Amino acid sequence: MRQLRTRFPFQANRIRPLVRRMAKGAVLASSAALAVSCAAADAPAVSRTAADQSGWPPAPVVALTDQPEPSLVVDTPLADQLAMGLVVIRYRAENLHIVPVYGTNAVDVSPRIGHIHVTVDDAPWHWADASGEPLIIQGLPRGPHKVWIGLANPMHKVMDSKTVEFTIP
Ligand SMILES: [Cu+2]
Repeated sequence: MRQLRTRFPFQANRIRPLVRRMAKGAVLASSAALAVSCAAADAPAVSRTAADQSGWPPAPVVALTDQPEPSLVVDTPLADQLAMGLVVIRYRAENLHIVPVYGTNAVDVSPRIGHIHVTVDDAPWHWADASGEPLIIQGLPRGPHKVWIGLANPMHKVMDSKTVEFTIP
């Protein structure tokens, strides 16, 4: 699949405020954890068995040293809307948080972040989206279509992709 390099000249301006917010969040989280641990001193002991069982995701407050590969799950267009000519496609990323943060420094953050690229009907171009919201495409002509969605890292390297095909009646 073709990939067009998309330039985001605002990268540095987008990352700095995020880092500041993350630092504030870390301070607040530390304070909250301290408050909880102080309160827990008077509370009965809590069993750790649940947290130790396999199947629990890693705690998001700890940097992940070994992240599973990211993957993309794409649903078929919502039937009722498709019948009216409106294409609504739900998707979700696994092992990746969709956020509008870009650039080389964002590639190695933990948990992993990224966004999607979208191409309709093999167009030679795509658009990028970092909202995480369902795709809404209106105005496609009747007939068969396909939408390709690529899950990209903050440097726009596609790590997984899916194609959904459908027909507008
Ligand atoms: Cu991209």
